[in-house]
Amino acid sequence: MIQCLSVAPGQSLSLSQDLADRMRAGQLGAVVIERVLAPSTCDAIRHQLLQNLQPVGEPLPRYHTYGEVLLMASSLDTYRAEGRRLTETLASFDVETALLGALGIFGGRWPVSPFVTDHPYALYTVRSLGLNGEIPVHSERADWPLMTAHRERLDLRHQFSFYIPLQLPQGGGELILYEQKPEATLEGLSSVEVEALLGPGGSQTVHVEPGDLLVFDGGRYNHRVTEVTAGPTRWTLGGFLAFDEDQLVGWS
Ligand SMILES: O=C(O)CCC(=O)C(=O)O
Repeated sequence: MIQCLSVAPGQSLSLSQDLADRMRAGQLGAVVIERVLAPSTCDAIRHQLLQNLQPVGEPLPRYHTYGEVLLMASSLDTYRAEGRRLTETLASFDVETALLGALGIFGGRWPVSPFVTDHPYALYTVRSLGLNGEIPVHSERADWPLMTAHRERLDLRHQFSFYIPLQLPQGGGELILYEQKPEATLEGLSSVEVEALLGPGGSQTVHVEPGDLLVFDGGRYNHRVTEVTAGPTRWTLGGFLAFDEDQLVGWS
């Protein structure tokens, strides 16, 4: 059974509820920090991007990213430049402060900041998934070429994913976590094959409202986003987290 927990605004958390530690220990699969962004802010962010920034590309059919996702980026230079462009376009919303505050609730005794080497990594990207788009099954890994600094510095045995939905479709576009342990060979399978293989081992569909922050154990659980079967387009804003020596650090 994958354990999920929600934290309402103002809810006090004792040290015994250290969410990041509990997720690392495998006791928690997903955490929702409620109402991090107001629905009107979620809408305003989407409009700002649609009017002022071209998405970087379409790494999957019907899937666009604003800012580059590190594992799909062609170089650290383009990753940095696109991340800066995104942050500048959304400067008036101060997304990073809101995100770090909410991720700090998840982190508990672990402070959270963007991953920095000789340069800071972008904390988030924004992704849109249109009608008939889906995100095939995967789990977060650290063997991507542009993750050298991550492999040197971070404890990548645990890699968490986080995102805030900005807009959700009426049909599909749901995140499913599977209990069965990650196997790289699963990647590339169809959703029907994935369900047949992983469904019997147990799964959890995670419900998050626009503006809530979801953090889940993306390195531990195979996960996928189901096909969007009815509009509007699914929009999310998010990235990844891992433990550094004395803090949690994020990148996208
Ligand atoms: O919903 C998204 O945009 C991405 C979900 C996902 O697969 C992840 O964050 O690892």
